[in-house]
Amino acid sequence: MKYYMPEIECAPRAELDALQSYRLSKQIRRVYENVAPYRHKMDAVGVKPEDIKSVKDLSKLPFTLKQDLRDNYPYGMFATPLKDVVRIHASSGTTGKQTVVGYSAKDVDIWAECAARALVCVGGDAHDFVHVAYGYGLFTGGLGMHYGAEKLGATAIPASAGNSKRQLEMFRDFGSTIVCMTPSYAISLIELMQEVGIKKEEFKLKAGLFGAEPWTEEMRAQIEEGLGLKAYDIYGLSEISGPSVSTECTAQKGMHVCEDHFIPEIIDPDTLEPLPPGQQGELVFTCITKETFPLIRYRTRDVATLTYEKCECGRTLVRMLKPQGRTDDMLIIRGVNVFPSQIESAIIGLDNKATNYLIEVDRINNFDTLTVVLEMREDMLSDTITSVETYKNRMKAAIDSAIGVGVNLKLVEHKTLARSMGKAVRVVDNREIKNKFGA
Ligand code: DLL
Repeated sequence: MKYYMPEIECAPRAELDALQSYRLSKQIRRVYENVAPYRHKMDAVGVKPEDIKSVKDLSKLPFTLKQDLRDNYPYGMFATPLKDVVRIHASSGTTGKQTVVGYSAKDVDIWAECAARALVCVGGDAHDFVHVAYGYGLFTGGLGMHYGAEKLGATAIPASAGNSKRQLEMFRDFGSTIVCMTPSYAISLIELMQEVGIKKEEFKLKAGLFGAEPWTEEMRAQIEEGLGLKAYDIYGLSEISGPSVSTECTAQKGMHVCEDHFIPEIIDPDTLEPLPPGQQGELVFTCITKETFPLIRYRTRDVATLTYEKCECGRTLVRMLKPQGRTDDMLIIRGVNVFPSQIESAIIGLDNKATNYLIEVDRINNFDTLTVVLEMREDMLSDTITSVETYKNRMKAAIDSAIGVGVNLKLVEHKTLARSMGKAVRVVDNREIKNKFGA
């Protein structure tokens, strides 16, 4: 199988180190010569390309931040002439200016190879029908997985997101075997299946690659049951390339990073010092083969853990465990640090069932308020008022104790909250709007 590469994916650590060291030193020379912002940053700390000989020297290099990308918007950090750029993608830009990323023909090819490897990792081959329901466009999800499917020689179904009933009909009629979409969209399709009377037995789905947003083991169980497939996690970010920077294998115990192209590190976000394997911290990536947009020590803001233990599947590529939120999604409520992921865990932890929710933050008379709007599940419709009230009290107590702040809990009817077709929006912070425009 062309896109299972044991000589890389199962290589001894010393061989991977040697490959990464060679590619890293070459890459640093290139960016120093071709990208002024990198040259200035390295000069500022007195590091020259010849100081970077191996992966052990990585920590000598300065970090790259999202702000650097904004400061050099749109093309100031490209390392190739614009005539060699064959593709542009961009981040959604919900906060601040959007960031633009570029790819040379070789970059697109390597990205497609990583996406093909991701499909193989979950049992895919040329016989598969790969239904891509990530959005196509500036978002990397759709085109990223599409090129991967074609590279593998599988059949790509470019469904894109939206038109949900049609998605289900396509699963059934086109014989999709592997599906790629956000986990929250998968949950909303499962709800729709009951409504339109389409059953999972009508599908040939065997695996799904779900990513682009955090999701839990409880959601995995719900998706596997609802769609009748094995659900795998896939991670990526536009700045580094897109989906398939890392992907879970059939062992479902963390995502293997394509280390022949990206070197991951975990750092302490406060001291900025690298942390040893197994410790949780901020994930940082260095691109060692990218031509056009080779980010060096890019701080992703994602909180994750790396494990170098050999995997049951035989791959030696380092695994990253499910990202546990982002360092920049922390909410400060009356001085207390609150992570949305703590609230989600408390909600799901109460009875191990995924539920739709929205966190609303506001400031009323200089007092921060946090309201969790929680949708009642369909199976609760027949519950008595007393049992709903008991559930509400238990849920509020669970959330309060998880975050150490008292919340307002608002139960709303099933299907009141908007369903997502891409990344789910879970937090609305009205304080930001008030700060910007005045209350
Ligand atoms: O979300 C690329 C992608 C598309 C990945 C499809 C997987 C599947 P961005 O829009 O730039 O790129 O967003 C990147 O999304 O820094 C994480 O915070 C989050 N993220 C991506 N995958 C996962 C995942 C794409 N599997 C940002 N688990 C990243 C948790 C994820 N968070």
